[in-house]
Amino acid sequence: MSKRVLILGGDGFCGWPTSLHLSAQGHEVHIVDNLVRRRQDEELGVQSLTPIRPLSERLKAWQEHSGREIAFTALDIAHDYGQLRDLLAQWRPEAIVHFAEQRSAPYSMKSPRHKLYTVDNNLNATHNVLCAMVEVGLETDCHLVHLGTMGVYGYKTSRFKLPEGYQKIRLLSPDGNDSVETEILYPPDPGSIYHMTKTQDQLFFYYYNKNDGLRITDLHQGIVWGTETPETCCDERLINRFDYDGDFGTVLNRFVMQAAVGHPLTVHGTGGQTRAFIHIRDTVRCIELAIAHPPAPGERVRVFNQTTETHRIRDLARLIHELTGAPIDFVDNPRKEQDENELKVENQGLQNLGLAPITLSAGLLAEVSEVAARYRHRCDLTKIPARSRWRPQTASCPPERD
Ligand code: NAD
Ligand code: USQ
Repeated sequence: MSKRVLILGGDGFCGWPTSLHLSAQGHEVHIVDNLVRRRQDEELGVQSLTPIRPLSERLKAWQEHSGREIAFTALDIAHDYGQLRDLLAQWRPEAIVHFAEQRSAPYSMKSPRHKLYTVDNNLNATHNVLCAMVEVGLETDCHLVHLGTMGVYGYKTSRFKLPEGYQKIRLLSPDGNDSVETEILYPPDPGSIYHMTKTQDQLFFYYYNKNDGLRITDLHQGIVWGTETPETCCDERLINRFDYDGDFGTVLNRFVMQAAVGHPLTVHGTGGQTRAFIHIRDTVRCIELAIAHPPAPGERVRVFNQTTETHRIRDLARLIHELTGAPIDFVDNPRKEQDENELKVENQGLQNLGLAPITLSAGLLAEVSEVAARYRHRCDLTKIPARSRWRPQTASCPPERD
């Protein structure tokens, strides 16, 4: 069923292919973005490996290609509350997909200014959306789909699979003689200022759902890899961004691109960190599924783990090494994180709605490698190292706690 879908952050890495996919599915799509991500590239002196076009050109190309129109409003949702509220009141979306946050952990740790910016932007963005939905009476007619992160759970080895959002617990009375079983949000354990903002988003959702009955799905997404979807690769003007720099580049895309430009693969520490992953084509499909299945009025916040597989970082590096011959460099880890962890994740929710997961395959890696090779002349090798440190190099750094 076609819906009016507002995409906050629709010019970004996940937002752009999602906007195209939903438009191709017949939804009426309206993008809101303040284009801050493009300004962050300027601030960092780096560009997407792929030559992304100005948003106006992207939208024109999509119209020419598909005959479908995507509307656009330039707006800072963290600071232009009145404009956001008026847009919701006038356009009355049936679904809002919220991507519009500062999403890089290293960027959030670069300096006090970057910490303050990330907290200010992300918390105000999320709260403004929720507050405006209530002010204009979108409690039951609209469904908010938020892009959260697997990082809210922390990356501690656990005997059990990480649940989808909620954990059954037994609360003990202070004297220990009585207990009661209940369910709570899984205890948050952020690993960066960025991840911390996502754990706080969860509390906003909990409150607005409880108090105002807002219908919300929070998608705890793993690390996205890949770059193209069927819609972005049908015209070069629609190409998606490919971040490779030390702040915004994510690990698997970085390894593929490093191999393409002849740079050693930058494994942090021992590479024993295990993380959750999802291909960009599954990201857009998951959002389509979430929109098609809103929580019922009165239902609590629905949480799905939007991830299809887990991998240890050094295994990914070995895989890319075997495929390409690129050497592996075990570099000093600029982050404060556990060197080694196991990770088991419950992820049936989206599959029950119809997701058929795409998992890591040589074919898909070859596709990403092909994109990286095509644009390798655009790479600035000096931007590859991850220089943002979780603690100043001089500070004594206590080990990560179990
Ligand atoms: P991105 O930085 O490429 O896109 C975010 C978009 O939001 C950008 O276009 C930016 O200009 C816009 N934006 C940011 N603040 C805004 C504001 N105040 N007002 C209006 N627009 C604003 O990020 P992405 O990789 O597309 O990630 C999107 C979402 O998905 C993020 O919330 C992120 O936390 C989440 N996520 C991403 C990944 C990943 O691997 N990329 C993994 C898990 C979760
Ligand atoms: N890493 C390397 N080498 C590199 C880059 C990263 O070994 O060159 C390691 C990091 O130390 C870390 C792991 O790879 O242990 C993942 O790093 P990443 O930069 O790929 O991902 P992360 O910082 O966790 O953030 C990304 C997105 C973020 C999203 C998150 C999902 O930028 O928006 O929320 O993935 S998750 O990791 O599940 O929290």
